[in-house]
Amino acid sequence: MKNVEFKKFNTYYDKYGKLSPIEGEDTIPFAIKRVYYIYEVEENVRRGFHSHKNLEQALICVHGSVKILLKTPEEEQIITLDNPSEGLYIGPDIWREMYDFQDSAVLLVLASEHYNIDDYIRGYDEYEKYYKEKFKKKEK
Ligand code: T46
Repeated sequence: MKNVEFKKFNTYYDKYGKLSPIEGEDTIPFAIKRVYYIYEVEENVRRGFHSHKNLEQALICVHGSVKILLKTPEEEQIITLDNPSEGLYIGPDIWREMYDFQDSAVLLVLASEHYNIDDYIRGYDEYEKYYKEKFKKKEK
């Protein structure tokens, strides 16, 4: 799916455990300006329901598991994150929903920009309109 990439990070392991490093502009394609994490989410809760105009993010489930629904007016994909050595890159213009948080899931998010409420598109109808306008303009 465009603007989405599932990544396996290099992981170092020995008898003392495992370590997965992530470097901005290397392991992931952007410099990291913000980090947040989502946790203690009840199993029946769904979060997200938005897209971003410019923000790039990498999602890593560092404990437990979570499902991510990714959607555009043209494509749809569901990815399960359940391994701290894997991550999901999500670029701009992708609708996302996070759900089915299992086993005390902790979802770590690395973001390319500081928090900016104006970068969000909330409501699927509004997103669809924005997306169609944006990509119609580009085709001209
Ligand atoms: C995304 C998905 C994966 C802040 O004050 N600073 C922040 O950096 C963030 C991310 C949130 N907030 C506040 C805004 C809300 O009052 O935290 C509250 C919950 O945020 P929100 O409802 O946007 O959370 P999610 O889980 O729906 O979405 C979040 C990110 O906002 C979003 O960018 O892609 O995680």
